[in-house]
Amino acid sequence: MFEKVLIANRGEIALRIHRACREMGIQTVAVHSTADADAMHVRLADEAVCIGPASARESYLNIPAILTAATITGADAIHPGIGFMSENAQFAQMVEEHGFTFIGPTPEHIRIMGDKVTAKKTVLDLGLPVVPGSPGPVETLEEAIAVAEHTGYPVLIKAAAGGGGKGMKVAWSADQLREAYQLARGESRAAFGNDQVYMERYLSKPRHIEIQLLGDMHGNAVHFGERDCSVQRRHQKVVEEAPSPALNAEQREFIGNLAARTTSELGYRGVGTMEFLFEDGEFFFIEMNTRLQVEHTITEMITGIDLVREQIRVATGAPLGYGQSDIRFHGHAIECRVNAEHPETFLPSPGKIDGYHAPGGLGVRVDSALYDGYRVPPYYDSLIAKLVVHGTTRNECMMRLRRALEEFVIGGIDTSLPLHRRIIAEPNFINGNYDIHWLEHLMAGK
Ligand code: MV4
Repeated sequence: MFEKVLIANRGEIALRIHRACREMGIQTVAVHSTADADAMHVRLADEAVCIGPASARESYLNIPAILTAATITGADAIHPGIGFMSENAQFAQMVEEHGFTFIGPTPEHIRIMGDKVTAKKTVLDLGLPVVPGSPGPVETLEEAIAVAEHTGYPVLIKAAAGGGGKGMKVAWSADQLREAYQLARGESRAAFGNDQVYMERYLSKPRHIEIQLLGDMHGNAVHFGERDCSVQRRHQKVVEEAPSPALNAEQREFIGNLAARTTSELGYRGVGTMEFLFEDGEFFFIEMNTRLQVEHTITEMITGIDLVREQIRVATGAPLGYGQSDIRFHGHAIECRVNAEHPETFLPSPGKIDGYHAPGGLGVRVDSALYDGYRVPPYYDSLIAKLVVHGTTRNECMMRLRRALEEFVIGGIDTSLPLHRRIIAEPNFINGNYDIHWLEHLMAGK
């Protein structure tokens, strides 16, 4: 087992990883920017190293500074957390080349899944259902029109280097496709320095269902069920729940087992998530995330398994030690992502926390690095707390969530707490009847 882990991240996820380490008897090293000198992750870690100024590019994304911090503190391993360096294959490779363990998949797996065209081809060859479309990159407009004629309109043009919706364009006709194709390539080049695009049939009202996976270095892999992440706005998830209210037992078992088998065939190690679109009873793979995800918490609540602990354990080379049938599912969990932002305009709202009270009680978990008097810096992601609630049934979970949202006080700044109170009072959230466009339609008053 590792003796000391460097946590190359900040905020609630740095704290989450610190907690898992402490419970495993592992010492922690926090790294931080000058803007985060007073952050909770710095206070709780055994050691802390300042790695640069406020700008993430010069601190949390500064590879030499992170590797130097690991060297001077004598860390065995580096946990990249979420965002920042977590899906950077070059970083993973450099960590290993410097003699540390990267707590995550191999650089090769990160690379494969980072290129969405390669990812799709790889899983298709292993038997996963994908959205019909181009078999590879679409190099010319003529090819784009030919693909669209074959799959049928509407089509969606996506960036190979993408994910998160950047460079994505819908076309409903050949005329629209001419314009959308050039726009998508231009946006992709601007956003990723890579203008390779591919095409898919556009699904108009899917749900976003993702499967939590874990593999070890010995070819074993299991799934921890699905999460429904359809409640989103501008590609930012807002509320997630597990299990999905849209799946029946047969669909759930089908996609979970298929994703776990594929993970094992990939020889994938570490935690990972396969994302699917689900429409009219069918699943279509779209992407695989090769990191821990923000919403891993709801999976932990329904399985009782500490996913960060498992992630660290498999990174040491330990075998899973259990099989699929050992994983049991209990009840229902919902996560609300609380951001430092205005609940209607969504403008960021950094500043000093004046009055903080987190809810508690049975089945209520708050993952947050906030404290009263803390100053939320303006430089980073606006996620400040995750309210995660568990109940025996979906209804109990929702009633408990409503109660917890009533108790939660975050003073001094604007937060998305009022938005969450509104969402969970909506009839179509309560009856589980929502797709990926539902929240945007609700906000637009449609
Ligand atoms: C799609 C789609 C409809 N049809 N692919 C958005 C980001 C990227 N991860 C994939 N995305 C989508 N791919 C086809 N063929 C609709 C989306 C999409 C979406 C997907 C998941 C969660 C939220 C979304 C919001 C808008 C569009």
